Amino acid sequence: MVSRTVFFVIILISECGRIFAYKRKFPNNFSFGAATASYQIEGGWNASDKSENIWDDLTHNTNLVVDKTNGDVACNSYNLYKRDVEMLTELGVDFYRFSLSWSRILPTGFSEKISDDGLKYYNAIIDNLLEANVTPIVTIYHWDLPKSLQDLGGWTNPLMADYFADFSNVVFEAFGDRVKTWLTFNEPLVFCQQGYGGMGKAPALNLTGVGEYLSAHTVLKAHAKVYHLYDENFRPAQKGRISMTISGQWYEPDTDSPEDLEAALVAEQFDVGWFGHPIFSKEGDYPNAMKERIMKRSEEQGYTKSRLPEFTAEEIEYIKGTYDFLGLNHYTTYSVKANGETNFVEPSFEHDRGVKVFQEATWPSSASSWLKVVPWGFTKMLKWIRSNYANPEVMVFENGFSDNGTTDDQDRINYHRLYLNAMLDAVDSGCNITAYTVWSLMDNMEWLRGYTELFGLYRVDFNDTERKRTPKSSAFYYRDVIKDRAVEHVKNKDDDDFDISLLL
Ligand code: GBH
Repeated sequence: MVSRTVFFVIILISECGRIFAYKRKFPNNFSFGAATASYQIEGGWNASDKSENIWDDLTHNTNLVVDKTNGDVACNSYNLYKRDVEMLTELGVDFYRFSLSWSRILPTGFSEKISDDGLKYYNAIIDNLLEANVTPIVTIYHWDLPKSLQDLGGWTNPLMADYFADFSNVVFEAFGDRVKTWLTFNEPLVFCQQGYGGMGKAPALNLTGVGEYLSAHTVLKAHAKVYHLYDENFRPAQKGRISMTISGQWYEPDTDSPEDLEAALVAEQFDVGWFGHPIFSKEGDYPNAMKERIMKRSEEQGYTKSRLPEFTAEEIEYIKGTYDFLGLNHYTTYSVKANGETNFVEPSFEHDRGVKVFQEATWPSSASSWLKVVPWGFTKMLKWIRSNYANPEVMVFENGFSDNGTTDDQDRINYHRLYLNAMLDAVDSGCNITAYTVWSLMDNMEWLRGYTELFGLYRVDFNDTERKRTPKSSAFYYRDVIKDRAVEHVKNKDDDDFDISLLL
């Protein structure tokens, strides 16, 4: 009798333990990484024969960076890359996603002169990573265009597609024996919309209504050209994979009125759809929502044709399907309302889109005004991609949270715990997701926000000439997630179909 009671008590305790310690497993072969970008971490802005890029130019010659800082030294990864690799080993990540500084490799912007020191630097990183058993994943372009090419019009110049292909050819030849996953562009929407349409990124041209569409048009052609270049000339021998990584925020309709639902659909097509539809959809080309709206406004404004350039039928075919997986950077969610207004007089992206976008006051905030913690939006974004683009393999190449730099960063841990669960909700519903990446490995130069909004798993002491790196609490947290290949279960709002029997 006694032994029976003891037996049941033991069972009860162990069951409780199982339930409270319950962790959700990631799919087999799922991989984890951390990401950075050249301008944000390297420093060495004028090392050896490197020439100026548009971020050197912007930070040195304008007042646009809030704390008047720059990336001249940044994290000094130009010299400290071995410590970076050591940190990646401490975390136990499967891969490291970093980007190449174009003007470090090709000081004139063109491929007639290749910098030995530029190649040497990236060869050293790649070799150190491989020795440490960390897979390199390379972004060819993360926003730091050589100034010499900006002087020729930057991405609004259609010939940039050729120059970008020349640059890509150089890096495939130099690194492709060891790099097997390539991203042509990081978040083209962001640098086209904010850099050419607005002033939120270099080159800060503020040409909204035309500039963002022209630059995006070249970028899409440049991406396709480089995909085909890799596919035809390098893939047979190098056997790697290539795509781009697009930014995708979720747009939640404010109410379920048909007008708000339509507004949310339009907002998503002006976001993910702008680059997603031409590449990942069955039909190719820009989404109808963009073509129709921009055409209509352009006509109303007296333009002779749409401010959105048109692709020829051959171009649509040439761009369509130029991916081996879909790279997604996701951070946050917006609410969307239909805009009652009809008088869209100004030629602008805002007026072309014509919806009201905002964030709910109840959504928890971060150090970045735009970044609210809305994990269920991630699930919906992933499900949207699954149903709109025929369930492609999705690799999440950025997800992260900003604060003021504390080392006991519980809010960051909470963010990643919630977003990892949101991602697993999407996996449970049939999304084919194979990778997750934390932005960022370490605190770094957050573009126009300087060093005021920090995303790192490692703290970097920017007052210390040694740029000492220290793991934050979130680094230990992420290390454990990777080691366990599992995360504590948290129920998100969009998790209604979660089956309690999974607990047992
Ligand atoms: C990523 O972009 C970048 O790839 C990375 O370099 C960067 O450090 C990281 O995020 C953190 O920001 O118009 O001021 O309201 C993130 C996507 C989309 C975030 C546009 C900022 C606009 C902010 N970005 N968004 S604002």
